[in-house]
Amino acid sequence: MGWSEVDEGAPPRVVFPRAYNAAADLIDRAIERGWGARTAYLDDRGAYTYADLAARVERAAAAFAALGVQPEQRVLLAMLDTIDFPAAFLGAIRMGAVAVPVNTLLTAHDYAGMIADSRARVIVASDPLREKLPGSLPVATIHQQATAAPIFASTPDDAAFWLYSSGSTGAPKGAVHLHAHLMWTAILYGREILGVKPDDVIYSAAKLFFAYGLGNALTFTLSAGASAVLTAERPTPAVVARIMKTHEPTIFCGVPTLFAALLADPSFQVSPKLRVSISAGEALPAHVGRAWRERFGTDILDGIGSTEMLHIFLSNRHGDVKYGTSGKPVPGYELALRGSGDELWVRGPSACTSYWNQRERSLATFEGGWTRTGDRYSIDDDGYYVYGGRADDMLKVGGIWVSPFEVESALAAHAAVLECAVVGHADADQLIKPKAFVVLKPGAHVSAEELKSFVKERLAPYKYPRWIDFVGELPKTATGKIQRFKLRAS
Ligand code: 3UK
Repeated sequence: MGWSEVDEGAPPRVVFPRAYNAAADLIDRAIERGWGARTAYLDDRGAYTYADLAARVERAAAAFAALGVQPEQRVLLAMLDTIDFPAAFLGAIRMGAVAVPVNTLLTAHDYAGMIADSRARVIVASDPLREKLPGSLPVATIHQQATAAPIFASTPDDAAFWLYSSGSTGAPKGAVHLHAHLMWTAILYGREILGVKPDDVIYSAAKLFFAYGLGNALTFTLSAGASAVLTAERPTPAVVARIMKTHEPTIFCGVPTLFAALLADPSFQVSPKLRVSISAGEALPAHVGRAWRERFGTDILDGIGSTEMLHIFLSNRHGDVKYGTSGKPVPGYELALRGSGDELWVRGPSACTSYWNQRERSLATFEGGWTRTGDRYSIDDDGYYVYGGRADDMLKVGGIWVSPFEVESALAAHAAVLECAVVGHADADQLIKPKAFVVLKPGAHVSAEELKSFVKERLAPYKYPRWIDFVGELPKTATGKIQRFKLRAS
């Protein structure tokens, strides 16, 4: 079942057998290698060995089979970070289903769209999320006694899981990932760049439903025989501080907004065993990286990844960090700057095959093995890649996509709003947050606070505009198009 390495060269050359199941590889291989008694996970309730995890994965697989799930059908996971997430994710993949983990911060409306698009046969939801999900689908209970389900004889090229990603317009699109993709990211980035070792304890503040968190706390952890800390709680500075103290992680994975918030707390302490941190989701401001290095004596490796590529393909590395840059290409990935010479494209073995049922959007993004990132980059004199912003209007807020058009539609639904425009605006830490320019209807009145609450009630709360400027009119071209560049500059 397992993959093998052709030689020790760089980039690593890996061969997958024709019969390959990613869940069986991650779990059964760990047991075969004698890791059964090692700790795989520590969650809010307790610790679980690799043997415990293996039993839970088998039970989840059997439960899906008992519910009538067939290979290739989708199982939607709306799950907080507990041991149940890896059990359900790997259990679905093990019996041939396609796992579809979704963002836990979304609205019932967002979930309805993903359920319809994926045609999920079963939904697994953590209790606190149940009310945002429909009740008409079977409810999966993981039975203690469910009879075992066979390992599905997938190929490395079978779909194993999808990850939904937002675009500037239209519903989120499901990036289709294959069985081989998890291990590719574990080898190319997890092993070669991050260097995860069996005695590492990984704490990823980015949750498992993000490609970033899934790599950190599931793929890299399990393929190395390491341990990961999971918590169902939101990664506030207080929660991070507690985990640093109680679990003493050796590797910490965060997003720039969180690193900035942690630095803003003078009493915050890192784990005494911390050896390195990684940052992704949006560019790490140089001053945040340097302040962290100065205060805690360890580096933050900034690297850029995407849902489409599954994990990081361009990164800083141990002993070679240049703050204010995304570092250099991860061996195994090829990068190209196209268009007017600043649009980043990437090619590598973990790229999704397409967006499910989205021909036009797939054609606009994937070309002959290459993936368009939508990011602008330049290369400095020392060969480090410097982020130059998005080629589209999308915003990264705390590492999560926000479409300015979606926020504009929510604002425009308020009775007092005539028209509005939303752009990215840098906060005190040089991190981008949504800012709205609003024109009110004649004689109408509404406070900025009321408009913020209005948006928070309608969209996932992290999307609300942090600043609202009431203006008499919006700058427009002769053809009536809003001149966003003028608003960004104001
Ligand atoms: C932006 C960055 C500058 C960039 C992700 C690590 O973020 C991840 O995936 P998403 O699909 O977003 C991808 C987009 O986010 N971005 C991410 N990292 C950086 N910009 N510097 C960075 N270090 O616009 C990119 O196209 O949400 C991150 C691992 C897996 C992931 N999916």
